[in-house]
Amino acid sequence: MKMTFRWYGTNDPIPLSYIRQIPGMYGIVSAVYDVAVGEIWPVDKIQALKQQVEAHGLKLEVIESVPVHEDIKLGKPNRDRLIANYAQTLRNLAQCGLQVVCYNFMPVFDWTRTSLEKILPDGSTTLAFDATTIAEIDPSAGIQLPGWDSSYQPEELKTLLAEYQEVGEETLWANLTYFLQHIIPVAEAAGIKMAIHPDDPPRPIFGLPRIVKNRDDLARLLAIIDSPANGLTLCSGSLGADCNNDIVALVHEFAARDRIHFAHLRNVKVNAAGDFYETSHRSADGSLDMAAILSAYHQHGFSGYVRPDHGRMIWGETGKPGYGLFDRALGAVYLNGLWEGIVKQANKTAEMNV
Ligand code: DNO
Repeated sequence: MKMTFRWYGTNDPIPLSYIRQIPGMYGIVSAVYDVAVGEIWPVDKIQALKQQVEAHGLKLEVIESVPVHEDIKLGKPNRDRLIANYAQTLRNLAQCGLQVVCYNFMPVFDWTRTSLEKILPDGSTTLAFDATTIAEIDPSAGIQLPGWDSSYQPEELKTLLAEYQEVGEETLWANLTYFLQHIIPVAEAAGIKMAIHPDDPPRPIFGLPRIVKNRDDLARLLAIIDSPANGLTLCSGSLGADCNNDIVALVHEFAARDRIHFAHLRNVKVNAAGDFYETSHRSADGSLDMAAILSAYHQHGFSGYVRPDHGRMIWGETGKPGYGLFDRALGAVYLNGLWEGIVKQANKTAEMNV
């Protein structure tokens, strides 16, 4: 597996020179942030980002994300222009040597939490989701959520939510299908692997449809076009926020089919009511067995990209919620350590069996 780290470009308070010092770090996952959603990412901007990353001895092979314009998700008439732009962005990325593009198809909100600073017993802070708090929000009265406060103007959000009133799950599937039918052939020809990120959390919120939530949704998505270019970002923490999702089983199923192009490794502590908070990556701290998850990847000869996902804020660090340096660095080292153990154990077993 190739260990990577998400970096938000020059506005990220964490310098690339620090990321490089994390043991076992292969590359950076990033994006071009100064092009409006729906417009084409020019080659020179992609090249500049790549050179910046490579100047620090790191690779840039994965993009997270090329965002999908809401009008594509809504199936509006101007989607053809937006999809053509998306396709050109993919060609430009391929020209610069990019391999994997992560994206999502969540209406309006990407990851959603009710607190960005839940205090854990050890004094660290983390992102948390309280199902009752979310259920009590009346979207028509406006939604104020930490992390999203400044993303939309209240009127803009109202209009967008109203537009989605007409879009149920099946319409959203149809719009995703339309998008993939146009994009996957382009990705395939260019040598790019598309990797959809599941819904976070994996359930409908505020009456908005969410369609990438569980095993059946992932299988349905892959069946739309059976191509290696149509793949997954398997996010353990997003899917793991529903305790009915068996992450180890998902890895076995989809890694065996070689459709996991990017693995987000995050641990969460969940309860049956659907509340959860993000923990350190260590298995004992959360509900997910990270060793079992990595073993499953290893059994299928996984050599793709992974990244430690969100981290807590520790050691007094402040910054972008979920995206501090310290806890994610600990996560990367922990995951690399697990992987080394798994690889060595497997090699030893193989030798004994010769
Ligand atoms: C959360 C991330 C997501 C992810 C997008 C991919 O921190 O995992 O925001 O980047 O959903 O499109």
